[in-house]
Amino acid sequence: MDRPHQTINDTIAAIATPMGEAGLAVIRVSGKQALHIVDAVFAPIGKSSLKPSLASTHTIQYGRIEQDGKTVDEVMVSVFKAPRTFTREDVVEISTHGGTLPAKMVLDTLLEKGARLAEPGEFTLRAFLNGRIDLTQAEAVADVIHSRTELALTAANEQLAGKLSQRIRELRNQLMSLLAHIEAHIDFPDEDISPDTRTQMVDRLQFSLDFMSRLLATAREGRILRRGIRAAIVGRPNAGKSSLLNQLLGHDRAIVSHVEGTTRDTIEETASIRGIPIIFIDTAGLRESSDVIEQEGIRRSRKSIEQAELVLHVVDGTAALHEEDLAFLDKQHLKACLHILNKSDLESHPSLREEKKHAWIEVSCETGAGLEPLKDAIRDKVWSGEISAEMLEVMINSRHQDALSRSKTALETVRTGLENDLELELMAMDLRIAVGAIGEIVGETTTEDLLDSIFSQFCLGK
Ligand SMILES: Nc1nc2c(ncn2[C@@H]2O[C@H](COP(=O)(O)OP(=O)(O)OP(=O)(O)O)[C@@H](O)[C@H]2O)c(=O)[nH]1
Ligand SMILES: [Mg+2]
Repeated sequence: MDRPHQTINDTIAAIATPMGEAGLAVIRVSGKQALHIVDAVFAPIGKSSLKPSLASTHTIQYGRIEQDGKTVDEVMVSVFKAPRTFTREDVVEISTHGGTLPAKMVLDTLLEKGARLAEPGEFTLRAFLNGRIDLTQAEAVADVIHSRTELALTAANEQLAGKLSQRIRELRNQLMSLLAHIEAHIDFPDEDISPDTRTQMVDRLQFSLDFMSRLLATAREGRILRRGIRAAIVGRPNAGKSSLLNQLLGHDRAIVSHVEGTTRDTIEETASIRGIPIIFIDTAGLRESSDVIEQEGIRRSRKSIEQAELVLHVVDGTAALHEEDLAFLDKQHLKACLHILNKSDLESHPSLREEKKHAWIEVSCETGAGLEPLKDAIRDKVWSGEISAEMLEVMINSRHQDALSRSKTALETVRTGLENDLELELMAMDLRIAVGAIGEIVGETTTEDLLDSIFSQFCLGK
């Protein structure tokens, strides 16, 4: 993508709300000419309304957007003058009537007057380039927009507030001061580093390494909160898989019936289970079938099991147990599989009382009994322990993880160097690599490609 990073002199505009009919649509304009461009198309209504350039900052003006003397739409215009704005540039937000046409026409009049259509994420990119937020905060803006559970939103808000940045900067400072220390010794080669100083340096390094390990330990949870976990619901026909899906979602999504083989295609739907976004996949019941459509459904069920990170194996508690099902699942070497005994409201089948090898979770999708313990069990399978408030503040993403890992590897080399009395120049070099990698996280050092890959994932108008 051709990103005009250097041409930050131009003024950008985009529709910031989704396309389609709605109460309102918002068009956002940012840049040096934002006020003048809107001045040119906006006719204030009433005595107290003003053209944006004459209005005070952080005020709302009422009027019309006009094109060739004709009204395009009646609008409210919010005026934000630099530097206290999202991009640190002059920003104008025009609220039009919802609907595709008014917003599109207002945007067109702005483009005619010299604004350029913004790239996805370009407003946030400007906020970053103009130093209002760092890279982790820019990423958090996208996380806020994409978050699917309250817990994910909390984590995203903490990152947006700069909690992760703060720790990364602390870490960077620790390493920089160590680097300064080592460089001072390089400048005075006649002075040996005393063993005491060396031990002290190793201790400081170890402190930073431990800090990094703690941050790295949040990577898995960070990924889960951002992407969710795929959980396949599998079992025999009529076991109650679709009933379970509906119970977990809290609404009737899948068809439930006493007919065996009701579900043929896989159904995917996301729910928040104890704050974790879980993508449940209801599947066709596993059995021998001569029906071609059902066979295809069963093939898809098997595929879902392979692709899932969690398997919910549902068994009808009133029917005889099929040992081969358990054997099949055991053979898959699934890290996370929960065995669910459904229909606890009815008399259970004698064959089940003997099965003690697996830990069964009893539920009734009819009455809802056992659903809360099941949700706890799902959470326990996904999280490795409780999620602390502190962890939520620093849930790193895969980019942070990659940079931290590289930095850590370089630091470990420095530690070995210090312990074995190696050349100071070599250590300084590795330390600089470590500092550089940490700097990438907050965007102290960036490349065009890196910025592209981050900001192209944003929505238009953000
Ligand atoms: N009594 C009782 N009946 C249940 C319970 N759960 C499901 N059922 C009934 O069992 C039958 C099958 O339920 P489904 O949810 O369609 O089962 P399924 O596993 O999705 O079946 P297929 O899609 O055919 O593989 C329906 O008649 C449900 O009403 C339960 O906990 N108690
Ligand atoms: Mg079903």
